[in-house]
Amino acid sequence: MNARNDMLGQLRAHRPGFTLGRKFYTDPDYFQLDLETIWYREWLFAGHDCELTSPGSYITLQVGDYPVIVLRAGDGSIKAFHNSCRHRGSRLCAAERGTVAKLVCPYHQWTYELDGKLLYARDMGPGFDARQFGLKPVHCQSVGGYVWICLAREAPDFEAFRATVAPYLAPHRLKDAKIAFESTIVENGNWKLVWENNRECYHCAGNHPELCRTFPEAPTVTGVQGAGDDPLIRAHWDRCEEAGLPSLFRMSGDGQFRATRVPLLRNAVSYTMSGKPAVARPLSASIEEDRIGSLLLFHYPTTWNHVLGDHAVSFRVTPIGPRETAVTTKWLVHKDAVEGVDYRLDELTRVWVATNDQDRQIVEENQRGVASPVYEPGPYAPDHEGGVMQFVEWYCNAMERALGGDAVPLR
Ligand code: 3BY
Ligand code: FES
Ligand code: FE
Repeated sequence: MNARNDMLGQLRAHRPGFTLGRKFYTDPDYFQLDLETIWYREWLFAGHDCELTSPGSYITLQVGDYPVIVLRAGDGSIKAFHNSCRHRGSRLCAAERGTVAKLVCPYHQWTYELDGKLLYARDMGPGFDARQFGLKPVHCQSVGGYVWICLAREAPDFEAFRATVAPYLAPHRLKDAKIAFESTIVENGNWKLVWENNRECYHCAGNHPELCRTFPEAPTVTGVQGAGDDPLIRAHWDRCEEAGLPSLFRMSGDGQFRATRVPLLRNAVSYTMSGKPAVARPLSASIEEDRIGSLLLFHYPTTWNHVLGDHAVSFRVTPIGPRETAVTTKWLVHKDAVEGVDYRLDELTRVWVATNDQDRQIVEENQRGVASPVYEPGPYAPDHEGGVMQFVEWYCNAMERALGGDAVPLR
């Protein structure tokens, strides 16, 4: 049986409320199907507008087999291209970030304009038509300071996401931020285990002493049921909405993304050990309310986010192999905040550096356990793990929809 039919059978046999079968976390063919069905088709978070400060600033990323470059073009717009030269295919930019006047291939110096046009190719003969060899574009959008790419030939709708999250993000002015610190860790676990771990706080009390000083364990905070009748969250929403900050729980119909603003514990305003701000200069001078808690935003399959008053933390998931995933974390502060004056890096990053490492260990132990031939799907805790069930449901639906149709996955 081919992998596709095998996976379809497994998806149809999946018992709601239970974890996925072993192959979803271990099998190279299943991993390839994840790439082709989800990662090569959906909108993916790539980085932040503020990382691309001037024309020629670029960042690169690797999604499965696709190297991609995202850059600020000469007209100030943000564009994305396949990071593969149209001559013999070499990767154009190897660095993770940089600034260039033009994109010059290191192999034979074919030179491209920042809009992807081929400007120069030495000694290609009289019949050579440079117009046929521009860089291949990748769909690219930006909203609220977050840049998104999509590798599909035809990208799915982006506007519903934009319409929902733009008002939540706008007051925070993340386009006027800078990256104070960034880290990439590699977790020896399948990308879905990284997400399953992120979507619950059932594990928080036992694993995250630093985070638990400020972040509530309540499923109404991390899960997807909304506030229910939780009076603390309702009061928080009222106060924040009154201050002009969209805050109510909103999730897309297909469950791919969610935005909500949640209170932190004991009037904390930041993810520090004390709960006090890590950055003296707030992200946005126009937000007058102090106790705004954290704006939580997730978008499957690439990102979860916390936006606070004094800083924001973004997380990007990159699948590397069936048992290997990179997690890139970026700490954003106001662009004029000065390290050593307005903030100390160790104080700003301590809680999430520790939390990420704790989550890495959890995911790696989870991976080792599910790889055992005796592993069989286990039941999720209904109250605490609603968010995990929702992620798994989104994944199963997305895969089944794509694999069940007669279309071969788009490349
Ligand atoms: O980063 C997060 O949003 C999740 C929520 C609970 C566990 N983890 C910290
Ligand atoms: Fe890029 Fe030859 S492969 S110039
Ligand atoms: Fe965790």
